[in-house]
Amino acid sequence: MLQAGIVGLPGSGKTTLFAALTGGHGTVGMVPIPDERLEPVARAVGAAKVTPATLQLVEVAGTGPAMLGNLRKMDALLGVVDGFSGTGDPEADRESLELELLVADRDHVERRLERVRSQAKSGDPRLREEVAALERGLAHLEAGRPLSEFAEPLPPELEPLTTKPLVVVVNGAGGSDLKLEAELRDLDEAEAAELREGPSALDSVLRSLFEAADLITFFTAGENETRAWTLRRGGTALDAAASVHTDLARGFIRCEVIRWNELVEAGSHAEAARRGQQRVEGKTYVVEDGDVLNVRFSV
Ligand SMILES: Nc1nc2c(ncn2[C@@H]2O[C@H](COP(=O)(O)OP(=O)(O)O)[C@@H](O)[C@H]2O)c(=O)[nH]1
Ligand SMILES: [Mg+2]
Repeated sequence: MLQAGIVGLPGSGKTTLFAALTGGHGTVGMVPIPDERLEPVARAVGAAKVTPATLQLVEVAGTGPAMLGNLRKMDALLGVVDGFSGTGDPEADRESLELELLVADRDHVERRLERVRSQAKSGDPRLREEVAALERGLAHLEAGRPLSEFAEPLPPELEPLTTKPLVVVVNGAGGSDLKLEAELRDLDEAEAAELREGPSALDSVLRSLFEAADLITFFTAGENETRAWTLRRGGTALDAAASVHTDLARGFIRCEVIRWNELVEAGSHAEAARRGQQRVEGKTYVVEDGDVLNVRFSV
């Protein structure tokens, strides 16, 4: 499941964005990801239940290294800048936000460096290498550059914020009107579309996030449940199976693949198979956006 953290300066509209997307007021919430292919796929197989892919959203109530440190496990960051008050400067705020992320990483690398340096006194060559890499990473950050531009490998558990995809939403009438979207949430779709005079700004926010995080969607199309899932681009059939259920990955035998539109046109799995549109693939098959997968497995 995709996890994204909301970041922004105080008063930029983080809580408003969280409410618009989740309908809730907590700090962690779920957001269904709209996909216009899901309904037709579900209809083709006569699914009793249709389940969209979901995004888990986390809001942190401020900036500063300690707050932002809660977002190290996120796949992507959703930045909000004030474009509604008339007193903010969206471009300058965006830069401030990027600087906050950089400072949080500097703090984090510094702390790790201190710890590994003292461990490296034992003489372990791997730890001494890590010390050297962290020192170079720290110098890079201190020069004001994000770790996305740092060419060397860093320990994976470091999870720097400045390597995460960042989508910035300009909150206001000229960009995405989050306050309006939060208010329209409880209306039905037709009424909301009339009031906002167009499609929801949130859809394009979610789409940008999806693209920035380099994700694709695949489907499982059963009669009981048809469902959309997210997968990192380049992921294999085995990765896809694992995201559905660990049993599917553990007992993976093979995977039947149909393109979503061919399934819709054929009207059923059986007819698509009869037309020769169903392929059989193995664990290493690289899943494509819009694939409908049926994993055969044994437990
Ligand atoms: N006019 C207007 N006010 C907004 C908009 N977004 C947020 N606000 C208001 O700005 C204030 C701060 O918003 P909030 O979401 O709490 O910001 P946070 O501190 O980043 O969580 C609240 O009073 C919101 O009602 C907007 O798009 N337009
Ligand atoms: Mg808030």
